[in-house]
Order: sequence, then C-alpha cells, then structure tokens
Amino acid sequence: MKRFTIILAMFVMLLFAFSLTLAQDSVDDEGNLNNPRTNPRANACYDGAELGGKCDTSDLDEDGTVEAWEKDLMWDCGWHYIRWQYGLVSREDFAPQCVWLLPPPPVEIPAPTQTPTQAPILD
Ligand SMILES: [Ca+2]
Repeated sequence: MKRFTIILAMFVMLLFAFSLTLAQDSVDDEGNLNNPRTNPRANACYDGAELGGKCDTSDLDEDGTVEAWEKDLMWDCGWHYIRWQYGLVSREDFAPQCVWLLPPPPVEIPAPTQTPTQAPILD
C-alpha cells in the first residue's frame, strides 16, 4: 500500500509540474507571461492558452463570415475566461455576455439513501 501511495504522489507531482509548464509557456502578443495575476493584458485568446487560434476565426452566428463583432466578443470573453481559469473570478461574478464559454457547473449527486431490504425468502 505504501508503494502505491508513493507512486500516486509522484504521478500527481509530475502532473502538477507539467500543468505549470504549460501555463508558463503562454505569452501575450508583447511576449509577457500570459498570467492574469501579473499581466493585466492576459487573455485566453493568445497562442498557447485555451482559446488560442479560435478568437479571430470563430463564426459564432454561423453565417459563413467571421465578423468584427465576433472577434471583439471572443477577445472580450477570452480576457474574462483566463481570469476565471486562474480562480480570480467566480462563476457567479463571471461576465454575463460570456457565460456560454464556461463548462457546465458540477452536478451534485445526492448520497444514496439506504432503505431497509428484506432478506430473501429461501425455500
Ligand atoms: Ca458570423
């Protein structure tokens, strides 16, 4: 059991280090770290961030043309989204025009209630 715990702890540490590396690889268009804690221009639309490559190409209304308002909305929402990803904004305080970007909230599954069961009748 101890060996399993040690291997699990090492795996979690590697996963955490890998995620930090990914987050630090993203920079804004000025070469600054794309971290909203230190960069007021941080945006999920920059390359390497979650929306990288999508903000200037998303045809939100599916009319066959990527219009300026769609790019503006994506970059606006990218700015809010990266702050939500870093935990700086809650789901409740998230920009209402961008809520569609958020994943569905976690669903609480009620604990199963134990009902008394009747012992099987054996012949
Ligand atoms: Ca469009």
